[in-house]
Amino acid sequence: MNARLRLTIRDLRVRAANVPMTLPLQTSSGTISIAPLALIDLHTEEGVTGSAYLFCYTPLVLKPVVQLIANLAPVIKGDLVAPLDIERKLQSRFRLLGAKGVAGMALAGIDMAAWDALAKAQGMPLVRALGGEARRIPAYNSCGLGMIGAERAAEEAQRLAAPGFSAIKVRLGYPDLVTDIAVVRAVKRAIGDDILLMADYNQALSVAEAARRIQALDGEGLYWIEEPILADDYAGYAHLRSKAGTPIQMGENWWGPHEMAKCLATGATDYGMPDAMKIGGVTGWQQAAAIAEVAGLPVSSHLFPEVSAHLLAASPTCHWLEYVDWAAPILQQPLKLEGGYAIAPDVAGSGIAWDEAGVERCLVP
Ligand code: SMN
Ligand code: MG
Repeated sequence: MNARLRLTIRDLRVRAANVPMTLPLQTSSGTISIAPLALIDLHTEEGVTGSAYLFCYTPLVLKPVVQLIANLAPVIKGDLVAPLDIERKLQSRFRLLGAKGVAGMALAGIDMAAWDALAKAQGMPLVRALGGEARRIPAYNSCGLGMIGAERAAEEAQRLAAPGFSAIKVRLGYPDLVTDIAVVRAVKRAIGDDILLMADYNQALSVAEAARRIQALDGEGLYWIEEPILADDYAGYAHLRSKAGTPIQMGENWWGPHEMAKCLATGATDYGMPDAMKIGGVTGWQQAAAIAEVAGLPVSSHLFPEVSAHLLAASPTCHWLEYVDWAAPILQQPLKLEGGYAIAPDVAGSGIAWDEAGVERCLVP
């Protein structure tokens, strides 16, 4: 083996940034108007630096995530950049606590930064370091279209589709079914028949209410209905799916490939959408992609479009990339889309490089 490809961890640096979003997102579980991002840099003795960011959902969690990653720096300093070994070591550190939530996020961030460093050291885009090749991934525009009522949603839908997307996603979960249907109809009218529409409930409904609403929405031409009920109620999902005429989508809340496998064993869903962070970084995603392949499950990504463009291209059952522009203000080269398709950039690594002026504007001291 070429000794140059052996990297040793010198340091792990992490910064907190609150990045304003162009379009706030009103979901059934609250509004997000700022992207709280933990920016991770894994420095190596060989001079290669791997970078990754984590989306922390709420500014309340940003500092704890950053602090935990900083606490882990001395634990992995001097170790080889071998993501599988780092994963095993850190998983065992968190065995008693459990490697979900904030701990799982920290591990995934370190994993993604480590993979970025490995790919950079090989002079390859991440997708190629994973054994794949960059290709066009169909992307849906998920930048907005929160719960803003039929009239505003119709107007925003047109704006989101305009750059050439062939699909967009609307958030549902209004107090009554009538409004859900009115919003779907208004958006469909606004975008026409050629653009697909997904709908996301963000876990808002009870099983009984979900059964009622999914049945009522079955004739409305939705491409998928996402997370109608609590994310871990697999029996509930299996029940709904057996009666639904519209494909069910879920998976953004799978904390690791084990949860995914257990979920699929119940027949809970038609489609899966692991989140690069919650599923366990690049290492977790690869395991998830293998599980999906075995199960014949189409996989889409959740958030993290930059790294997901690589991961999906290396996933046998690649489906849709969820496009959000939330990290764009702090990146030198935000992910580019062409005619509604995402393509992993032809640079070494994942393509994540900080725009330091942008970072400076958003840094949380
Ligand atoms: C979502 C993602 C991120 C924050 C809030 C809501 C949503 C999605 O579930 O799938 O885009
Ligand atoms: Mg969702």
